[in-house]
Amino acid sequence: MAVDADELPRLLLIDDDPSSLRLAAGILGSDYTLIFATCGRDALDLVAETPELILLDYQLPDIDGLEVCRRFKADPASADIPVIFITADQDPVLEAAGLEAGAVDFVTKPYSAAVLRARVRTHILLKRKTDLLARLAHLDGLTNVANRRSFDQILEKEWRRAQRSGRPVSLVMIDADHFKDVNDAWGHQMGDECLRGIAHLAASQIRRPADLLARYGGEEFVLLLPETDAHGARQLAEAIRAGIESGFAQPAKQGEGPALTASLGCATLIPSPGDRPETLVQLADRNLYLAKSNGRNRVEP
Ligand code: GH3
Ligand code: MG
Ligand code: MG
Ligand code: MG
Repeated sequence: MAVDADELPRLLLIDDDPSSLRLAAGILGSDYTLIFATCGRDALDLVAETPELILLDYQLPDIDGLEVCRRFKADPASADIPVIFITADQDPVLEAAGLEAGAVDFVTKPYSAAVLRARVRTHILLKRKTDLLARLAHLDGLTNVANRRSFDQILEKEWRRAQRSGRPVSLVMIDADHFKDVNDAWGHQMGDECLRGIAHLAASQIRRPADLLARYGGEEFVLLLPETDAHGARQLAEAIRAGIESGFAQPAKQGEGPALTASLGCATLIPSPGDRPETLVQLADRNLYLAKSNGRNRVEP
């Protein structure tokens, strides 16, 4: 596998038989960093070292391998790590039980070194591709910030959290001013660069890990700010507005691109149990409209 030697993927090998562990280590040791567990309890502890894949023996002295697998799958921290079972006998009933418990594959002892290597490698590559797809599904292709789908999901989640906590949640809508004219005068490629610039500038103003910047659509972005009151939201919005006006979202050197400005609408609510998150979006949208009609390049309220 093409990775740096000091960044070999980690494997967790779980087997109570030292000679089995030695055998697997001889086959996999040069391509992976190996973590060893000789009983179920150790395995459940060592999974915290976030291996990329787990090789699991059926028969363990303390906790049954099937049960260990079920516990991995029940814990969100380890649920997505692929598990390959290693078994001494070819028993279709056992095999089915392993797959039922969440394992992705099976290797029967005695195994060939080439087959073990190939299965491990295949499942790690598959897992990486799945992770990549999951990430891409939530990102906007042009600006690399969260996309609309991601925003909708996180808004729902944060809204429910705010309903439980009784804390405010704020939303800022950012809309580039006269962006149609920017495209007309400078071309769509420059327009795209400006959108990247605005996303970059807005992202650089975010302070808290829970704050989310997303591309809402076209030339519009949203900032979701959990546990942020109206004053905090307005301050952030104003910093972004000022940054864009000062040219910090400019893709090219100062003076070589369009003079960008943006209008921003803020909204802050403490949601009651029956309220829907769309209310927050509508409020921010209304204030954005106000910012436009009051002259653009401004924050409302
Ligand atoms: P206003 O100040 O009222 O917001 O005017 P505006 O021209 O920005 O608003 P309008 O909604 O009329 O036009 C939005 C423009 O944004 C038109 C569209 O071509 C442009 N736009 C939307 N998405 C993209 C994109 O991905 N790339 C580029 N280059 N332009 C985009
Ligand atoms: Mg065993
Ligand atoms: Mg717009
Ligand atoms: Mg616009």
